[in-house]
Amino acid sequence: MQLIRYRVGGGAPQVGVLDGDQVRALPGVATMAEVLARPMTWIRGACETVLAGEAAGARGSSLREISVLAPVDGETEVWAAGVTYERSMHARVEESQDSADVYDRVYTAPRPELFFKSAAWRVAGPGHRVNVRADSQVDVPEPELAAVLNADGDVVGYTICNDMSSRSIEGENPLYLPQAKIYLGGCAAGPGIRPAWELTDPYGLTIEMTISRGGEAAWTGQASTAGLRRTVPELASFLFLEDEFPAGVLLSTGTSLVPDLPFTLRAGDEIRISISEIGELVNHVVRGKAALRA
Ligand code: DO4
Ligand code: MG
Repeated sequence: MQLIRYRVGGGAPQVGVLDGDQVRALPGVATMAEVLARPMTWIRGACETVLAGEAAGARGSSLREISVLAPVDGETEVWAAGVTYERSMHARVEESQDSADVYDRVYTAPRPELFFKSAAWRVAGPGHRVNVRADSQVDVPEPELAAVLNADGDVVGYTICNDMSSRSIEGENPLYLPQAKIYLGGCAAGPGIRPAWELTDPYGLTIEMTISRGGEAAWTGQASTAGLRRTVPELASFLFLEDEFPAGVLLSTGTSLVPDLPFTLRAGDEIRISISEIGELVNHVVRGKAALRA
């Protein structure tokens, strides 16, 4: 099952439990931020109540009748970890020349790299457009396993995050990281949240990404979360050390797939990311924020 945000027709966004092809609204909450404000026992209990209702024949909506939205809303933030896989460290050393050693050092340091990635309102959901900055020359999607944490810092579940990144802007100077990473259309997440009580081993998942151009695969790659150098509780403990997240937080764990240079995304590309036991996130690329709104 998955916890999802969705809309039926032109109705207001709702939060529900998707089981097979059927989604049923979670009682007592209107937003995912409200869910993530609650303790784990409440969240699990509410999901189980919905599933028990399903077993008793309560009617739901089928996937065909709904649009699935990004699984975050309200005050929930998206944060991301960096250089948590060897591949990310090598790719960044290659692109950054003068400041290459910062990536080497953070890969092995006790303190992880954690950065603010997005406010919930800026996160693109399944099927929505993502953006490459018009002032950037080299851009890639970063397909990442993301842990969804509640206000207590407990792992509620897992989803997919695409940490869109400008390699040319970050490569010019690592202090440009926020501009390389935080901009309109620069983050996508979804489709839903696979609960941690069902997905108990996040370190054996297969991540696959295909970038299609004109109907053909322009880049394809596969990796395993077994290569993650840090654990999810380790990343979460640093994030919560001196901060709090009353509406929960989506913590993306870093990328293990980086296309070799000179590959860059182009407008019109389709990005298809799948993670085993979680699902698939598909987004389409535009260039420049004006094209996002068109
Ligand atoms: O160090 C810069 C960001 C790294 C990152 O986003 C990643 O490794 O996924
Ligand atoms: Mg990343």
